[in-house]
Amino acid sequence: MKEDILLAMLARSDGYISGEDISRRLGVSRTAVWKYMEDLRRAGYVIEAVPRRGYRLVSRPDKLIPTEVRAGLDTVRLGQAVHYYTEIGSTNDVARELALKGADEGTLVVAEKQIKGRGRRGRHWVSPAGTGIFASLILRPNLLPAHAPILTLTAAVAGAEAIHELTELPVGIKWPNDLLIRGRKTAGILTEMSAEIDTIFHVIIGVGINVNTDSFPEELQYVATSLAKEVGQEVSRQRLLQLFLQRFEKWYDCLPSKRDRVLDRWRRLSITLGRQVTVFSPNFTVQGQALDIDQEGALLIHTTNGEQVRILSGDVSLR
Ligand code: BT5
Repeated sequence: MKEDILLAMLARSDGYISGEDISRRLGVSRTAVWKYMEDLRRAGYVIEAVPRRGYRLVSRPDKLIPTEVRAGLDTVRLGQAVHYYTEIGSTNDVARELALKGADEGTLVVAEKQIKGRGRRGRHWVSPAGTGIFASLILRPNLLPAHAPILTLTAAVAGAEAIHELTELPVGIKWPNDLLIRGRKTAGILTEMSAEIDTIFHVIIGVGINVNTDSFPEELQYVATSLAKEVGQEVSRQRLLQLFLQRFEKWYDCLPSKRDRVLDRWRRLSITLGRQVTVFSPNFTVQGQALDIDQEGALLIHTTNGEQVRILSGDVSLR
């Protein structure tokens, strides 16, 4: 908390702010101020200290530490509590544990690196240190479990909008959870739920975005990309995460009564609808034209043999 205030003061003053001034305004000793400064430096802030003039903030790290995520974050719930890890197995696992212990809705878990980053059905999500956004949100939505897939679509809309706003890149959504730029995957969403037949206890929305990733393992080289690769320069992970949280909260607040707005926005950002696709579902494969999504977020396919099929989960290959 003290660090938050201190940073706000440093960020606001054009020049130097004296140690004495800080200690008076924070109501702490000069030694305590010095200690907070050291903590900030350890976290990657560059703070200049000049005798008789005071302290000056020279640069901030692009780390997803709670202070940085919250500074200027315009949300009511999402991301107001942040749990930060430099290295973790999977942020979704930590978020789940926190949810079971009663953490507030909107609690965010972020990591600089994941050792066991997960995709759907146990697939691996490549999560190298300091390059991407690896984050999970705890939600306690007022939805029936059968309607939970719309949360994945909502997160995809928020992710696409945030990326577009920051980079102006042409980002599209491939049903249900992929964000693609020029045909390559740049982000994915993993939605996990704890529910009974008619009640959701919590939902964890995990989002992975390749932001400044400069190289991928061989098998992903031609199918994955990062924002930095596409835009030709580094992109602020902190700003992107904030935009994502703001957009997500806005669309999430439309649920359940104004769900049509979310679905319409998804349709406009989709690169799946209208296309010839092959869908690989856990139990079957379908080929045909992607017609639409329904109220629950399922994909409707007009198959090559003339049937209409409704698909709740699967992987789409665009042809
Ligand atoms: C996803 O799964 O796209 C969901 C990814 C969710 C990751 C986030 S990170 C924070 C949170 N914590 C977690 O542990 N997970 C979430 P799926 O649609 O199943 O896609 C997985 C496939 O994408 C893999 O099998 C690879 O082919 C490919 N892939 C893996 N890492 C990638 C990366 N960094 N960029 C692009 N593609 C990747």
